[in-house]
Amino acid sequence: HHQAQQSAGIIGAPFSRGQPRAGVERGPDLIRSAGLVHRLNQQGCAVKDYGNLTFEEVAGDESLGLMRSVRAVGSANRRLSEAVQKVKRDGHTSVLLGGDHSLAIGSIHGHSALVGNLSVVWVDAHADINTPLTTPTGNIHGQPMSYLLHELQSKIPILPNFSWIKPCVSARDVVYIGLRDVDPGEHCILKLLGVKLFCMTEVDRLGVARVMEETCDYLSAKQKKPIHLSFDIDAIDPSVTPATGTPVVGGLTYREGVYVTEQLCQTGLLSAVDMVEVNPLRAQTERDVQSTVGTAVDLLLGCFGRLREGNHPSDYSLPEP
Ligand code: 4U7
Ligand code: MN
Ligand code: MN
Ligand code: MN
Repeated sequence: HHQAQQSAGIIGAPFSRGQPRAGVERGPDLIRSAGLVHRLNQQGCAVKDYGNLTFEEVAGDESLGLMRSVRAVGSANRRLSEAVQKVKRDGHTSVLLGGDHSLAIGSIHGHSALVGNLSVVWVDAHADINTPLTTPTGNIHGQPMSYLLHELQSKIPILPNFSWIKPCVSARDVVYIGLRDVDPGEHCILKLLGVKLFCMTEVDRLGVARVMEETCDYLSAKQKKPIHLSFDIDAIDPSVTPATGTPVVGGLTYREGVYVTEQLCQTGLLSAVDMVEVNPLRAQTERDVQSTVGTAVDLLLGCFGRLREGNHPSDYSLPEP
């Protein structure tokens, strides 16, 4: 476990139009205030913070049936895709701080535009694979995977500001972990495409160690593609991370979440990470916010080599008396 330390390129995306609840746009600054950059530096990880993206007001963004803020989501993700491409061009592991999970569209699109074929590990209570025609809510944060998968393109209608999106992920290169709230249309898609998934039933049956062993075996079976980790904080149980828009009981423990990040880091293939759906306005108390944000930071530290056994720099010299 001594592969070269990756550097982190951080992009903040204070964006919330993929869902209806205010507050998730505060995620990037909150996660930074919890000391993310300092703590990454402390563990020997170089960091470049690219700051927060700004998003244009989109005029005339009328609903299209159930679908809300389509144009705003399309244009924000186009911007994000460009930003991620820049971070990857500069040689960093991309870190997207959201913002809602609709941002995975631009994040994964931009990542793939630079590195080519990639694997996606989607850690979430939800599958976020509704199409605009299966969505029960019209919220695009419940749909990002549908726009990215080659196999679903015939099911996606033409949408304003979405025409730049090129499907770039194959269903066989996706692994889901933590699912426990999947809509009927989503379940049908997952079965039809034969997507590899470890829902909470599998986590209960196998334990997180076997889940990660099987995840890494599955992803490295063919050829070793760069990994995109898209981590929705609502994958973790709401007793630990309550400050999120769509909490679902029965989630991953803090320890299971951290284990997922440790194991993905040790593959040496982690090339981009999203940390999304932290919403301080959904918490009852300040303590709830701290617990949610603190967990998000610890998951990110795990992605960049933090081990619970401890770490020390390779040039550490033991003091002599
Ligand atoms: B999140 C939902 F219907 N499936 O499509 C939908 F239950 O990014 C929820 O994972 C989506 O938080 C949750 O709106 C999106 C709903
Ligand atoms: Mn979710
Ligand atoms: Mn999600
Ligand atoms: Mn959510």
